[in-house]
Amino acid sequence: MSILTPAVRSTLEKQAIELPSWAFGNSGTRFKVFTTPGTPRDPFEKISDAAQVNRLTGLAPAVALHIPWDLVDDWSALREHAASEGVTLGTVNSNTFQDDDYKFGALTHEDDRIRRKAIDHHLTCIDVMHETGSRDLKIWLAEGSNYPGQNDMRARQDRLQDSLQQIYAHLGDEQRLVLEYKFFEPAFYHTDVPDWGTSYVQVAALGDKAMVCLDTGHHAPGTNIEFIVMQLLRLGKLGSFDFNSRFYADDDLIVGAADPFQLYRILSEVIRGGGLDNPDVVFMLDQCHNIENKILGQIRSVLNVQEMTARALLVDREALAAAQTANDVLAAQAVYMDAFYTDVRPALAEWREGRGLPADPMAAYLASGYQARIEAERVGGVQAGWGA
Ligand code: PSV
Ligand code: MN
Ligand code: MN
Repeated sequence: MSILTPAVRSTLEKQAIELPSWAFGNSGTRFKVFTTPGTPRDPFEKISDAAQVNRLTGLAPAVALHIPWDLVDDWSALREHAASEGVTLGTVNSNTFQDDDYKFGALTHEDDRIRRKAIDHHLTCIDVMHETGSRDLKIWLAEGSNYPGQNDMRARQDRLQDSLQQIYAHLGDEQRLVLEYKFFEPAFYHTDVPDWGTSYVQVAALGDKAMVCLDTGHHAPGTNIEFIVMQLLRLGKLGSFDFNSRFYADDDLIVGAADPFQLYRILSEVIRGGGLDNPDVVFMLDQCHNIENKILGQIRSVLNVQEMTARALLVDREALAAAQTANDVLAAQAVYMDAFYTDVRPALAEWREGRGLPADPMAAYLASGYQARIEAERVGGVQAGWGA
């Protein structure tokens, strides 16, 4: 009998992970961006690539967009293209980090003209969301300062709240604003939204349609991220995850690659906090594939999330609760670790096959001929990239 009980399977069936359009474009470090044959040249091709991930895993039914990188003339054409590929258009990510005007800030800028421009960019994103049918506007701000004394940090918080209020006022009834935090970079001394507390304070003052985005790569080393997950779920303010993994800073590597145990711990808190049924929480990847094949990198990523979710679902919650109540430290830890050490891969492969999906999506992609086709077809034009 499979280790995946019917209850575990029915939860796993609900798993949906949004893919970032930018994962399919070229990316790199500040030293070098490598180009790759077959890289998409426009948002349509990015969506086709993302759809391959969904076709082979059944896990990735939506694609997040980045504005202006994914601006198109005809949104209904993009929407129809996505539908024809079996996916939908998801979170819209704003961008206030690539314009000279934003050197000293955007939503926090002391110059009203620049702050207005940044607010207007977000209003444009909301217009796009109406066209694409997206629910969420995700805001990540590259704002802060490099030197103590450089800026009035408090005044910047006040301006940020005012800017967010203006953006929030434009949201439709079904739309949401999700504010992402990041502890440093590109600013190195202070960042205007550095942590979940600041994001929470800012969104709580806006209202029910504003939530926090937790990017797993945006914390100082050693941070107990699962505690933050628990707390935000407890407060009803976890709007979305940006999954990736990191060794050092904002590495944007394949989720679960650097620290599968951390991913397990995070997903355990998701299960503890209500599971995958919570419509408030969007599970998204925020990754770049600088040196590996991008489509395979995304397939590997969603499978990693699925594998750790399955393990988290295997925790014997009753035994865990009993051990916790009895303050039996080692018994509680043993229950928790038993699930983590369970190899769910064969059972997942079998379950996948039973649902008409390939047992091994990575191998299926390699055998599909898709890569050879895009490498032959996508010649000429400018390849998409992180930042273009
Ligand atoms: C920059 O740190 C970043 O990686 C943020 O995590 C955003 O979510 C992403 O870029 C896309 O704007
Ligand atoms: Mn992110
Ligand atoms: Mn990041």
